[in-house]
Amino acid sequence: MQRIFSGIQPSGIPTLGNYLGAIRNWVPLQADHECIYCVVDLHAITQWQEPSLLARQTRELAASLMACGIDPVGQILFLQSLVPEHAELAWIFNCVARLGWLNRMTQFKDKAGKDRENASAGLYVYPNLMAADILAYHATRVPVGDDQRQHLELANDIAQKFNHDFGADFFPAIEPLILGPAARVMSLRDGTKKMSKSDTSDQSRINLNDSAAAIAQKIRRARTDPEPLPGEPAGLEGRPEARNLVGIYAALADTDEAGVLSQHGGKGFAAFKEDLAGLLIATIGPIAAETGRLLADPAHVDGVLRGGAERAKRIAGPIVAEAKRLVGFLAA
Ligand code: AQP
Repeated sequence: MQRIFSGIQPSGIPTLGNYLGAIRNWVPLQADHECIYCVVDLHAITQWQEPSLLARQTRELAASLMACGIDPVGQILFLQSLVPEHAELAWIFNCVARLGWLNRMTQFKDKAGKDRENASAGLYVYPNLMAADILAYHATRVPVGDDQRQHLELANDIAQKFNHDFGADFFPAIEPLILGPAARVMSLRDGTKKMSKSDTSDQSRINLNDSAAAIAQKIRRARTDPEPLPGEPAGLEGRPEARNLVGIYAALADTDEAGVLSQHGGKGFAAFKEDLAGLLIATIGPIAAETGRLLADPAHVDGVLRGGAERAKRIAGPIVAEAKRLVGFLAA
């Protein structure tokens, strides 16, 4: 059985982008893979997080993942900072990855923005930690949104260079799983910008704990253009906001752009948005309710993350110990 690894940062409330690009695809993979899903708090602190908020967001995210259908008993759901092997292997990878490789990472450029000199060193080496997360488990398949494609290419480069430098066929190749018609959900305010949980505008995203009224209002206000919906996908060219809403609809209705447009082509956005809001409320409403139910017992949620970390450590421990031996470190 192939091993899956994927992670999500507790840097805010998970969004519709996180859900459609990643979490929703994690659920069916549990049927025929060994899945390891991680709340990556070490990644979250690459950008400033209020400490009291971080703990709360971590718990809320874990509850939200379970509410979406992640099975913490049959699979592993855990907190990254409870398994020190991630940071240990990341340090080794900091010494394997080349500066030139990191300089090409577009996520660092996007997140650091114009104030690059003031970005944390952690943000810069974020992809090395991500490579360590996956390779500490010898995971071979990684379901992510499209924004993470470049980081997975880098993880493969790191694995290959490690194997070459230390003369061992030790780390496996990683296959990205970028699934579904909404692998990159865009901001509701700007169709050229990714929907993000840390965007300063709450109107730019749908949060997985939004009420029905909030969802309906955000969709009603979502930026669009004055033209009606086209009859075919080619008509979405140069219309990023329209394409985004059609992509979201397609993902929720389990169809594709052509399927949505064959049904809604020619309609104005007001009618389309009403249908879309209805679909969103039907999907997110039950997730928000179940998350709330789970959060009524915070000790249980924390226990899941701790218990998962013990099980994760039993897998990562021997793999990282072997990586250290290959590097030439003395055994403990
Ligand atoms: N807009 C998106 N569309 C599709 N997939 C997305 N993902 C994130 N945003 C979108 C996918 O969600 C998974 C978890 O992401 P993450 O939390 O680890 O980091 P991120 O990609 O940086 O997500 P955010 O929401 O933008 O967080 P912040 O604002 O903290 O940076 C990944 O598989 C990602 O591809």
